[in-house]
Amino acid sequence: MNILLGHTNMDLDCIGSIVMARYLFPGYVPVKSRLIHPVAKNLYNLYQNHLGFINPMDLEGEDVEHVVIFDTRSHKRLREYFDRLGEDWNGKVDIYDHHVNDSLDIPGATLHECTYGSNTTFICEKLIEKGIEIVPDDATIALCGIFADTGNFTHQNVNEKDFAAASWLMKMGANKNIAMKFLSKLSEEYQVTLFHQVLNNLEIRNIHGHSIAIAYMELEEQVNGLAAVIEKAFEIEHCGAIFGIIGFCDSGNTLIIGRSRKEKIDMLPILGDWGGGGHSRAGSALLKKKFGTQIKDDFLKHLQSELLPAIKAENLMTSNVLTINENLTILEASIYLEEIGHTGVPVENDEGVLSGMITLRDISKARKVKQMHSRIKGYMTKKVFYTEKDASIREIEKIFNKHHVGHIPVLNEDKKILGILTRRDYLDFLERQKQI
Ligand SMILES: [Mn+2]
Repeated sequence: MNILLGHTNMDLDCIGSIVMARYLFPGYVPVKSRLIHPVAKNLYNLYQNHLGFINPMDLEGEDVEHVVIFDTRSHKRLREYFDRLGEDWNGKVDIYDHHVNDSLDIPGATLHECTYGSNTTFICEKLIEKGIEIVPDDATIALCGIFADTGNFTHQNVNEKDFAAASWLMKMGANKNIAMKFLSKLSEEYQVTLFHQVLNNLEIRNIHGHSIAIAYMELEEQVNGLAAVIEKAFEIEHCGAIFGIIGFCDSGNTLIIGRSRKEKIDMLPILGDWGGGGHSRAGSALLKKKFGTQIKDDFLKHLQSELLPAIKAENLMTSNVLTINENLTILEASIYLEEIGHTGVPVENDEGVLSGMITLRDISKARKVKQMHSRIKGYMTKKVFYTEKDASIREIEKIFNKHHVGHIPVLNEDKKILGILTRRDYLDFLERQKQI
């Protein structure tokens, strides 16, 4: 017997990968996890006859030759299957996985890896290469996997291959409407109630320039699907990271669920120190027999010491800014701009304090009314949007979004110019973020 496996607590990407793999490995038997992730439950229930998964316990006594694993490379996420195969089992193992940062700890396994947002994409790619066609139900299931792991194509990890695979699945007859039905994160009514509770409890803290959302709650007992609730709140909060700290009255345990959008807020060390784990952008920690608001205070202190300072205006600005004195003439400004090849420069008074901006537009206004010998200060733009060196990306972003400016002077406490930040600097920063 040859089998197809995914990680324990099987999710949509895992099911999608296995469903696609049945075409790649005809005759191989898919095995389900004892645990199905809450987001995948409805899909699994509806399609279970079509899927034909067997249970891990059915493996007992079977002579398994080849095991093909999807969406994980970590032994601890496969224990429920390997336990059934027995300690001395030493058949052939192949792994198809997109968790490139995880370490492989299955001896003798052959690893096939990719960096795509969804592991299902990886298997679709193989089918496309081989020219294999699939039935519409399977295409719909696979599409769910891609939607789920790419956050509907909005997560950082999305790759062009994910789009290509989705496009191919649509061609194979995937039903987008059915897929969307399975993707609604908050499928249960109590989750919607909790979601409102999270929003009501949400505090936004500024920690070393990062804006961090924290929701502390106490529930009667632990329920499924809390991570989905926190993720939903994170979708609508424009902050660097979110932490849900949820205490359970019955067990006296507390669960911390964290999600991050920034490289500098890495969940692994933050939650790892508290006995948790996950990925750098998503993690959780279960604190056994710890309960109460003190945990929130301790956790905030922990964040203070753990987080690296956020990028600030001074890290992005160009220093050694060229400026011009407000008492020079428009003609001089025009010649100067031509010389330095800029479309505008900050203007200073005699004390070196920022007093305005002069641009080619201002100069052409003066030229029209033949005022080239007037002083710059009569024609410059006096209302300048500036920022301080410690300003966060959020503050800079706000200026660019709200006001029609291309340059933001960065000033020190005495309003003297330290540097200048252009829209290009900001876009380049966003571009770099994307590559991480
Ligand atoms: Mn996955």
